[in-house]
Amino acid sequence: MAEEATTANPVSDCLFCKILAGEVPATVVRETDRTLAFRDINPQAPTHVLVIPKEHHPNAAALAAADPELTAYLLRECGEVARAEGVADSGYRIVFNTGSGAGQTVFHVHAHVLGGRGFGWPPG
Ligand code: DGP
Repeated sequence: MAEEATTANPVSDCLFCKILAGEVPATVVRETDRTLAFRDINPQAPTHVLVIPKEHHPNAAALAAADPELTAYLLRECGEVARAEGVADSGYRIVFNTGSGAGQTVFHVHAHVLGGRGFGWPPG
């Protein structure tokens, strides 16, 4: 884990802040000064990458309210990950589970970038 991954406002009990700090290992696929992308530990598709901002925000709505520019940057990074993973042309899904009722389990905003298989609608 690169040292520069360290989040600017870490939350002590946040798993993804610990990944950013190098305290929990992760398979990093892409890193910028503002975001980190790493493979999901429990992949739901051949490509399943989580893209997170280095700043801690609890969910997508909170991030969008606090920093719209970083929100757009995060989405752009999802596209870069999809291209790097070779799933951009076949189609991919970006998912932000927001709130425990929607299945969010880690409360540091993260985009799931899923690809490499077909997807149904409505989602499960
Ligand atoms: P969500 O349910 O939307 O909050 O997604 C959280 C995701 O985080 C879930 O798909 C599994 C993944 N995850 C949980 N713990 C770890 C971990 O320690 N490392 C990695 N790489 N992913 C994790």
